[in-house]
Amino acid sequence: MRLGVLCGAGLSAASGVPTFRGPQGLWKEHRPEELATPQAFARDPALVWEWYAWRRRKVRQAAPNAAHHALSRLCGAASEAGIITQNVDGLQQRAGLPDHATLVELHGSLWRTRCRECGDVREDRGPGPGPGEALPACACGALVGPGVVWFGEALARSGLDTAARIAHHCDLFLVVGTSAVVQPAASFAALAARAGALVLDFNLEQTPLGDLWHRHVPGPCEDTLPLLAGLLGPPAD
Ligand code: BJW
Ligand code: ZN
Repeated sequence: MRLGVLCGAGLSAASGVPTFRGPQGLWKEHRPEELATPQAFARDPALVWEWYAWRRRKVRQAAPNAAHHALSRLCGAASEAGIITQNVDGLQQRAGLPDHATLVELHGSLWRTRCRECGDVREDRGPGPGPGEALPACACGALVGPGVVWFGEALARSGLDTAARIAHHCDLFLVVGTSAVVQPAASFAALAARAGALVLDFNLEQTPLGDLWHRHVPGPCEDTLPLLAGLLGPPAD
């Protein structure tokens, strides 16, 4: 069985990492999706960095949950496996993945920085700038931002190509904990369906994925994915 997965913030919810949308997604008085823009960074880079520093702290305190571990087991049971994640937290990697599995961080990583002027990308596992501290700057002179993809920014070509290959070459495609409203990420589910995969959508709620071609698996993915892993995967250790 060739496995493809598209995941979103709901995958990490049980680890204590907040999702983006919905009432619980509020950070201070700001809506996260409004901070995740180049315009917000241009207007108030200190505020945007404060939010990302807060998120780094949250993720550092978090651990992978049963859903991440179930995905790792499912990858282990598959002949080919690819995970397309919209998450920037790195928790799936911390859960461990078999060597034959591919992981694409479609929206980048909290643990990198990126200069939006010259494109320079660096690994950065630090806490992020604290209150009143100077913001990180690039050798080119511009301010450096978090290594993530904001609205209106292009996704990395290599990640898009790998994601398309995963969606196009799988028998089973799991959509996990994503509102499926952000493009082009959500389109990989439709691509997998068009290519003939069975698409299962693990979410607390119905999503806008076309219900003609997918099946909704209701409930918390940290409960439902381990059930699927129990059916298809190798025994838990
Ligand atoms: C559980 C659960 C539990 C909770 N168990 N479930 C086509 C049509 C319309 C618009 C566009 C289009 N193509 C492009 C656009 C524009 C835009 C877009 O999509 N807009 C729409 C929102 C309208 N897209 C872009 O701008 C993208 N760029 C682009 O297209 O560039 C083009 C270009 C080309 C060439 C040059 C220049 C430009 C970029 C999109 C980047 C998105 N970035 C963010 C921030 C990333 C960094 C960060 O983390 O800070 O990505 S926004 C935010 O949304 C983040 C997420 O990855 C993404 C998706 O959110 P996600 O993961 O789905 O989370 P939630 O909170 O929405 O949902 C959680 C779900 O979990 C819910 O459904 C819950 O029910 C569920 N859940 N607990 C199971 N325990
Ligand atoms: Zn630069």
